[in-house]
Amino acid sequence: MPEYQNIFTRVQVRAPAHPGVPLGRSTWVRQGDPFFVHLFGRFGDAQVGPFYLGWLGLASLLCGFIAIEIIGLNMWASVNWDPVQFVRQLPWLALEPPPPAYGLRLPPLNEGGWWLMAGFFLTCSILLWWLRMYRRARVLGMGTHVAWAFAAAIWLYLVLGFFRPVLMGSWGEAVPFGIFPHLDWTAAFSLRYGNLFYNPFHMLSIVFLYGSTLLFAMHGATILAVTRLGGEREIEQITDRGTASERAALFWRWTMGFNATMESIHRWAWWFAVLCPLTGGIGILLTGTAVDNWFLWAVKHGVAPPLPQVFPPVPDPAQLTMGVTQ
Ligand code: 07D
Ligand code: 07D
Repeated sequence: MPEYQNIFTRVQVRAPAHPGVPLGRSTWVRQGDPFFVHLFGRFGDAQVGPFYLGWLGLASLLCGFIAIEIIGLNMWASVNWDPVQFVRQLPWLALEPPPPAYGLRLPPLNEGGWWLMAGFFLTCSILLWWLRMYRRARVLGMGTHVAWAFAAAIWLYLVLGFFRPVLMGSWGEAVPFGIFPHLDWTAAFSLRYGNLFYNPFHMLSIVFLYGSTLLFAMHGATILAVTRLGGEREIEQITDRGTASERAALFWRWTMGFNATMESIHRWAWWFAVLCPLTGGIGILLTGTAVDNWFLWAVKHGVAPPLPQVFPPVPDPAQLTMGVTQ
């Protein structure tokens, strides 16, 4: 029994490989002979495969490959095709969007045209992958919650690279491809619009980001704490008394007076995760379109105090009498 007091999965049940439930209407077969990896079993299920690729998966991977290829080759070209420098400088290399002068027009390839093309293929790849997730869930008779959670992240991605640049009238507003360059963009964006900390939607997004980690820790830890009682077998556990589930709930009712239920905790988790990029996307969409400077916005609405006057107004010497009476 102590085997179940765990962080990593200690016990691995090994049964003959199972292909999964029969597929209804579907054009592809599941591919690859399943095999087992003990190490994978420590983190999840030891069985690998079979894998369902499908047309959407294939098209998505193809578009993703084209996007990565365009980004990678442009980065490589920027170090004169030197393979060593490419690897050494990779975190700093970038494929930048067009300069602002081009607005939303099609720029020449080496002035942002490649960026536009890579963005197009990356977006196709992401949207196709979304469709694949949605379709696979439906075929399995599941709800489509995973696809809608992914859609929330795609919303922020599209706001950053498509909706906001279109509203601002320039592709130059969008994020560059590159590891550190996209961080520079993020910092510059905050500075340009008067400190993103004062954007209430950035605040909300942070609430849900931090909230997600807290909830995840609480939920993960609680379930691990009752696995020795079979707590991860949720359905059998929810309905009975004296189960691991009930103890987990009681633990929270005793320590903080309130407990989520086995069902509701997953709704909490879903909403916190989804609301992080959802509120974030609203915040970014408003920036530069409705609000130009979040600090001044915050001063105007009584959120931030105005800065103290470092340089008080200089009195006009001609107006001063200097104690001389006429
Ligand atoms: C752990 C799931 C696995 C995903 C991974 C990321 C790529 C990119 C492409 C080299 C949690 C795979 C990465 C496919 C390779 C090229 C051209 C998810 C997990 C492991 N960021 N960001 C990172 C993206 C934005 C910000 C890391 C993507 C905004 C800050 C990684 C997008 C802003 C920091 C990355 C995106 C922003 C990062 C780790 C898209 C505001 C970090 C990500 C498509 C939200 C951190 C060096 C991670 C870092 C980091 C990818 C958008 C800010 C490279 C794909 C524009 C402040 N970002 N990011 O683990 O270490 O996510 O950067 O929108 O500190 Mg970013
Ligand atoms: C990026 C959604 C898109 C990703 C998709 C995935 C692939 C590859 C491959 C698996 C992450 C596509 C995947 C292509 C898959 C493999 C292998 C989600 C993304 C579709 N901030 N900030 C946020 C904090 C500051 C700034 C959010 C903290 C400064 C900007 C978050 C701090 C300045 C933006 C957050 C802090 C600044 C943000 C992101 C602290 C910089 C955004 C939420 C403590 C100096 C973004 C409204 C998220 C946003 C954002 C946290 C500080 C700038 C909550 C904790 C003041 C420009 N910041 N930030 O889910 O929404 O991202 O803002 O200082 O755009 Mg911030």
